Amino acid sequence: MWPSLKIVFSGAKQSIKEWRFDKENALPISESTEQEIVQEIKKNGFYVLEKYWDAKKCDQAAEQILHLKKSEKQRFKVDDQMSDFRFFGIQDYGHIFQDFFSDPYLKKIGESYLGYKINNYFTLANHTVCKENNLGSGGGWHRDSGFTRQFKALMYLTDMTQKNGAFECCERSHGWYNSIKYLALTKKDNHFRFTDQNIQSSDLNIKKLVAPKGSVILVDTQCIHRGSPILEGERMALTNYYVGQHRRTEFHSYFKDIDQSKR
Ligand SMILES: O=C(O)CCC(=O)C(=O)O
Ligand SMILES: [Fe+2]
Repeated sequence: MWPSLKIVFSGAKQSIKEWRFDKENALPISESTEQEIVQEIKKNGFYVLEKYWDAKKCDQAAEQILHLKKSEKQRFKVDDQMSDFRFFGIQDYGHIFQDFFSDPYLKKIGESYLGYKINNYFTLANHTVCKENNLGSGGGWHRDSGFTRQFKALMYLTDMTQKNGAFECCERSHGWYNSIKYLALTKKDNHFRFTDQNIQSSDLNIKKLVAPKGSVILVDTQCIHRGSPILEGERMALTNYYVGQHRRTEFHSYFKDIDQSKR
């Protein structure tokens, strides 16, 4: 069933506002590889930067996450299946995490893609393990943002195969036109989320981003995406969230249940 016209209109209004802002504030795109990456994200919605960190650095970060799972157990949010363990704001818990959080190159690509200045907001570390009926990281197919762009950088800290929860993205599903086009596939009670069945039966082209540890996925999470359900093994990853400097902070809800004393 099509959602109400009210949703379509308010989405279109938001998109026009963003388009106007972009026109007034566009930054010049510089170097050529950067430009290629940005063009790919514009076209397909994502780009995989292979082996951005070496394996040793990834193993160190993974080890520290496992350690924090014991020493800072209360800071981890866990899903109902006990499969996805999430630590929001890990950048304050070690140099290695701070290093990813404040990486200037990733941020620069984000700014070139979005066309405006962004702030690093926080880094999420997550550990996903194989449990019965697990939905994968992020809880199934969804968009992070309905009608505006949302840039994220996700680094795999484990080697990713077809089976251990790689990021999946519906190619070219971002942009206001596609947001409206695929609104009919969303769940009745949540216009950001999709059933598996609706995605499978659509014309969307699903890409599973299998890559070695250290690879970074640069993605506009306005695309329809999910971490694929884990069939075997485990996955560890870091994800950087950014927010436009012209926007008020939009992610308060991520922190609302968390002890803020260490931030
Ligand atoms: O970690 C992933 O693979 C995706 C997670 C996600 O989509 C989210 O947290 O919004
Ligand atoms: Fe997401």
